[in-house]
Amino acid sequence: MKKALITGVTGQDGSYLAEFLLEKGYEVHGIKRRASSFNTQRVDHIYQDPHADHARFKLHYGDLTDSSNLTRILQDVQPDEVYNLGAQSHVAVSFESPEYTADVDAMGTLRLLEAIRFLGLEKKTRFYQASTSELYGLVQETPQRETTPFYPRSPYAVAKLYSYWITVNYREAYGMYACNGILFNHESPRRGETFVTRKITRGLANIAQGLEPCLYMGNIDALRDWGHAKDYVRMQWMMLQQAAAEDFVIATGKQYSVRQFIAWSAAELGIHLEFSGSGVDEIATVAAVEGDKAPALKAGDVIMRIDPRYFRPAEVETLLGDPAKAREKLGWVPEIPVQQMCAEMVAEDLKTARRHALLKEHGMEVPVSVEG
Ligand code: NDP
Ligand code: GDR
Repeated sequence: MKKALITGVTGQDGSYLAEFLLEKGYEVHGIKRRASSFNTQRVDHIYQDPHADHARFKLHYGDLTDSSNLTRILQDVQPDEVYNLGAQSHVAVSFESPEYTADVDAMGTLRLLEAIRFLGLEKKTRFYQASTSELYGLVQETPQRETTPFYPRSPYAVAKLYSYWITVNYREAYGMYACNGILFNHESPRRGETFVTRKITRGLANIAQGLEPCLYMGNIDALRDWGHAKDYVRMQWMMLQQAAAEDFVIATGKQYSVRQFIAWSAAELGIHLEFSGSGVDEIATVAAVEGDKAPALKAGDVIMRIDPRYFRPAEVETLLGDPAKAREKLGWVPEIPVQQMCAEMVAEDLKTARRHALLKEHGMEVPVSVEG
């Protein structure tokens, strides 16, 4: 039985990847952080009682800032594959906590690679690094492919640049099977609540149910190439099954604005929006409401405004990936189109919002606010 170790198993990608590898028959080990409250919601459904015979999903306490902990876990597990998905992954937050972001997102990768080498696992253990389209930042070529020069625009992206190159370096220096997936944005109903797509689907579902008055957004002109996380974790695994390690861009090759994603999400709720004004004065007003998903709204309500607090000190305005290499060499094509993904996210968030609205109707408190 193959063994995989996933850092960031409690995150969006980690949870889908754990499911995927369990289905493939792997024994899956994940690193979770100690927190003062439960942080395993995304993997609770695949939890297996460690006392049971043949449990194949095992969690270990750990942190990418702690080399001795990483070394011990690697020594215990002796994994065939390591997926380094753990990160302080929020670009805006990286401007607030640049040093911590560098420690986890850059040094964390080095700690893992060194631990593999130190334990003499460099010929056994294959290594996947969660690299990112944020490396392209201020884009030098469109669409972006494996050979496009990098120009990172945030402490997050600069830290990930280090991880990209240290992964390449360990491959070249020590012959390790180590590779980078340069993944463009990918989303799902499990996406963290403060990333733009989830902020929109969750916010609009709450507004439709009368739980929040308005969505406050940053730069809605930003253009992104959005895919579905389920499609992207499949590719993470495929990258470790090749004869030789190589780096791949994973993207859909299609690009839309944040404004377009707001309009799609609203339409899923039966809300037709009109955008007016420009810059910080832009607003979105309800033009019409159809169906029963948005009982709290009527024509004329303003449900989106710009709050410059969400502008970033340096912005990545546009990203568009070229997944040709992944298609040609690995036969990978994304299966879930962005609008279908948007519909799935809205449907899930609407379920929660309806439940919360019912609780509120019966005088209970419900948590709805989100920063992002
Ligand atoms: P999430 O933010 O959902 O998950 C990040 C994971 O990392 C969580 O499990 C988190 O734990 C864990 N983590 C954070 N800090 C540490 C630490 N100090 N030590 C150990 N674990 C830590 O990210 P995604 O699942 O969306 O992304 C997975 C990876 O892919 C990340 O590295 C991200 O930067 C990268 N990436 C993501 C893209 C995307 O569009 N989603 C695109 C390209 C790259 P906890 O649950 O406790 O917070
Ligand atoms: P990104 O994702 O920065 O691309 O990083 P995010 O969803 O946070 O932002 C996408 C774009 O939307 C704009 N935006 C807003 N973003 C947030 N979060 N909140 C807002 O209110 C808002 N308004 C507009 C942003 O300015 C940006 O242009 C994600 C993360 O998953 C990274 O870890 C990963 O590496 C990259 O995707 C690829």
